[in-house]
Amino acid sequence: MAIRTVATTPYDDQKPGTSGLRKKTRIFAERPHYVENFVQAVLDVMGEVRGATFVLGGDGRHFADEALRRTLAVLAGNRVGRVIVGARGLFSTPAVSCVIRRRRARGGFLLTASHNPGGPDGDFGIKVNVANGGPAPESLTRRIHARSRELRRYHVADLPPDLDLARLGEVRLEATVVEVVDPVADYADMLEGLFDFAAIRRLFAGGFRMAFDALHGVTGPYARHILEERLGAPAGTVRRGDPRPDFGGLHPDPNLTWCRGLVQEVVAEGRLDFAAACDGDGDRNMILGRGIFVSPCDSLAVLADRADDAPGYRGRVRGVARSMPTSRALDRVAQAHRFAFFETPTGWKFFGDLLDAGLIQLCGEESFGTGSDHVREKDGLWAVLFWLQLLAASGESVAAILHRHWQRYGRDWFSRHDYERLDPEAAAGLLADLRGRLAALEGTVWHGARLVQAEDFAYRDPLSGEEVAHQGLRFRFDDDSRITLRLSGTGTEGATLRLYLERYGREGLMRDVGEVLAPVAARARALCEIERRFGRRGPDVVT
Ligand code: G16
Repeated sequence: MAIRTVATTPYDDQKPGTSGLRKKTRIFAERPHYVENFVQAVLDVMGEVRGATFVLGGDGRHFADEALRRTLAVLAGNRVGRVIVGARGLFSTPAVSCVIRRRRARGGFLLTASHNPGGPDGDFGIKVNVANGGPAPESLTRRIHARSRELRRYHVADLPPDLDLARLGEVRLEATVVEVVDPVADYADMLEGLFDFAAIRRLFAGGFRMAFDALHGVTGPYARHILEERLGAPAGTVRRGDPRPDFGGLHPDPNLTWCRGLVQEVVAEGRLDFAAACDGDGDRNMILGRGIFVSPCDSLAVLADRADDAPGYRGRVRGVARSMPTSRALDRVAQAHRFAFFETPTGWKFFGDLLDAGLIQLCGEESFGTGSDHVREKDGLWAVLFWLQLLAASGESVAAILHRHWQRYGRDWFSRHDYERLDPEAAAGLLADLRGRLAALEGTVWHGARLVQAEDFAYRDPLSGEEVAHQGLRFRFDDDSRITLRLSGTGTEGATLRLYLERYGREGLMRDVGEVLAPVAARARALCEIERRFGRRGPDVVT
């Protein structure tokens, strides 16, 4: 096997977004050296990588096999010491985070566009993780982008054509050992150490009925092993459990829009005790109970409130965090339990320092992400097991747990409205325009409520001192409602405007979220002049 240095021309669009580089699959597949350039740019800014260990895998989407071999060739070309690859190229995002930490790796490459659809006309992506197991922080992604714009060469090793990435074991390629591992084992052991598996086994043995929808993403093999084999859930509990390159034509995004069938079965028809779904790469989760949808904001608040029910967290939670647009349900729990509380910009990378320093143990986001200090990624199956733990420990239903929570703390009705494929200039214009009028907007009245505070969210990491500005605009009204807006950093076509709507109340706790938030949604549309600016009458996706 030879190592070669290949001359290349740089691209100027390899700017990582909210989580990694995410583009249309055909951009990765058709542009010469596109994958190699990006991987080399990452390695160049990581310092000395010779001899270091990296973890590599993904959700198995279209083009992942090809990208995996090309990434591996660049890693070996840079003489890294070891690459730990998930068998058949599969590795969930939280499992990679787990393995980076357990094996003291320098970092990892995740070949996934997360919840975005896959296939030749879908999306592809490369997430980059660092030594703490978490996504590359802003300071690093800025340097990666700068490096990618000046890159003139990359190093690459010729891989043997018969290299079999399905067979467990080690192969030496010059200076690099390629170690193909079972992607499930370490991760499943880790979860078994956090939760009372015996209690959850008893729950299933007692006839408890659940469904887990893997949406043909990477979590199928994990869920089958953990739920059906280790915990004794009946065979067939895991649905759509075989990872497919095009996710069976589905959108692998666990939310009310893309899991309509499951929501109908469990929430509307009440045919199961519990159901959950995860996204393509396994870091997101959706939780459903008989007759009830648990909003990700409420899920986070309930887990924080009842953390003592799980052996891995008993007496151990001292601090919690949520992203800025996530509802304030967590704030109320933090106050009652006297937890330290942090509010960060959107993006899991902003939790990393807080988790590393032990300032927080649990954190989450409205975008169906919940997690803890067990890894440095949000973790879909972890959240599912945490809920199973609560159900097993309390003997209550999901609905009873949630109702009791609202009775104690009041309810934060929350919904997100996404306007997709907007003209990027018009979308940026909206934010710039509102940003310029924030002070003038304070005191104005919109659909019966007075706007009491308008701000442009900025964040200073309390540990690194790193600062980020313009993370979203936030409007607070005198009826205890909030509207937050920002542009997505994970879309691949035009701009996606996210409107986050919420309202707090202690009365009529069972009222429907759509009904409670209707005036807030109307206010948001008026404030943003959605119809005039974009010619749209309503959102594309409501979650
Ligand atoms: C990523 C990030 C999350 C973020 C989400 C949505 O999730 O890891 O922290 O909340 O994107 O970001 P945006 O609103 O910018 O689209 P994932 O699951 O796509 O990696």
